[in-house]
Amino acid sequence: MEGLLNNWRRTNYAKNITPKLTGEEIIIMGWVHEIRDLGGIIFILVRDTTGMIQITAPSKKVDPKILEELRKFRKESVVAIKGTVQESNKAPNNVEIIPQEINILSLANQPLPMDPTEKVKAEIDTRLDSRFLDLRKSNISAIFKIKSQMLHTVRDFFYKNGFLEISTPKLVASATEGGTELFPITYFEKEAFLGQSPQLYKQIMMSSGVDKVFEIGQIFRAEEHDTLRHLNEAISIDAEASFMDGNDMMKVLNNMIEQVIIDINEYCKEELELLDHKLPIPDKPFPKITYDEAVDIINSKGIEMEWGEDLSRAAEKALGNTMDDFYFLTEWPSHVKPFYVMPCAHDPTKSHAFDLMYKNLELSSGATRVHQYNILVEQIKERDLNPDAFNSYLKAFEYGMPPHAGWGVGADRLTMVLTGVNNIRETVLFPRDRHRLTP
Ligand code: AMO
Repeated sequence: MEGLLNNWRRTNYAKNITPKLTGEEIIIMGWVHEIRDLGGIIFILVRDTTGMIQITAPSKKVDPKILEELRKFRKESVVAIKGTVQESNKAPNNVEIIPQEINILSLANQPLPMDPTEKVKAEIDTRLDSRFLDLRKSNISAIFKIKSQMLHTVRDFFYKNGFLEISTPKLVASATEGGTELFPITYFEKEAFLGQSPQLYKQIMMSSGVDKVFEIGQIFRAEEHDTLRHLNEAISIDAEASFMDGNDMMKVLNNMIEQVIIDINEYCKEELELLDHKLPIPDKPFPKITYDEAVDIINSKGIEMEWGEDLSRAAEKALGNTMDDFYFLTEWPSHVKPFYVMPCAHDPTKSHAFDLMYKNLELSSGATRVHQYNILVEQIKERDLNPDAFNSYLKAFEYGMPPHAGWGVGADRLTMVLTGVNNIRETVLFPRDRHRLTP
């Protein structure tokens, strides 16, 4: 049967083929990026995950059967080529391959739904409809290499700092985050929802004695709005730690972000270059401003804002223009934050909640939590929620719950900062937004 690997195996990636290998027989595998048939000579650029290599087939040197096979190539087909390496100052990387044997593994239909060679620019919707082709572009796959490195560093960071990795249910019975809507689902004879946040579970874990936990997982938000920074399914990096307060956890967050940026600069140099993005290591510690100070700054910039309101988009922009890249926004009014946030002892209208901002983008929310059962029940009631709906959560607060604090970082938003893209959809392989449920 045609198109099988049989005993063909790749010997080299494109990037590793250098003039030093001149004379060696190698096998490369990848996608046909470009075909130039000049009659007497055929040039083919083959692309793999590492880069490009040129196949050069002069009719004088190459068997006519091979030339015939090469002429069957279509753009973006998957091919394997056995050939000899030859130095060439005209080819990319000064090296080319003279083909000896060809194996067409998968022919691509033509025309392609979009051009993955960047010659014709496509709109984001066309690109997302054919995401597999879009990802063949090196500047697009670079975003996901950076995201992968970020997640790797984050996991490493947590492990080194004694956090236990947990996985909590995404099929849940109640809401956690006021403000955003839930996606209802049918759970046999009951109603259930897709989880908005692992919040309740990471807090329950604080009374389990394991001290520090983290989770990297999906969150589902039925947000109606269609913006460049909201998705209906996002990835949240959640952390929670006992015997710590919000200030301690802000330090943890600051250290984690710093480590991520250090590692991306070290391990993703090429990707940053492909994206033409510079990622300076931020000064430490990130500055902190209180909500009250933020309201003054925002008003001084001509954007009207009353104390107690959440930040409008215009307010976030006004604030972002005055602040450093990363900064913490602290002491939020209690009533704009969820029930699990600890109010300030000196003034309960204010709370121990904080956000981490990057310019005008909210990257993370966190807080010292309420760990006292009675206050928690009160706060649930104050928000017109029914404490009975939270019984299994509240139970964990009745039998020894230590003081604790935590935060959640939007992994996709963090990737926007790390890669410099301005649409969150760019940072997700298969984004889910108000209008998109496929692919
Ligand atoms: P919050 O609701 O602020 O807090 O979410 C935490 C972070 O998750 C990201 N995020 C989103 N990213 C993309 N699209 C969305 N629709 C979306 N919603 C949220 C943001 C946000 O800062 N339980 C708390 C966290 C905690 O206190 O530990 C929570 O979920 O970057």
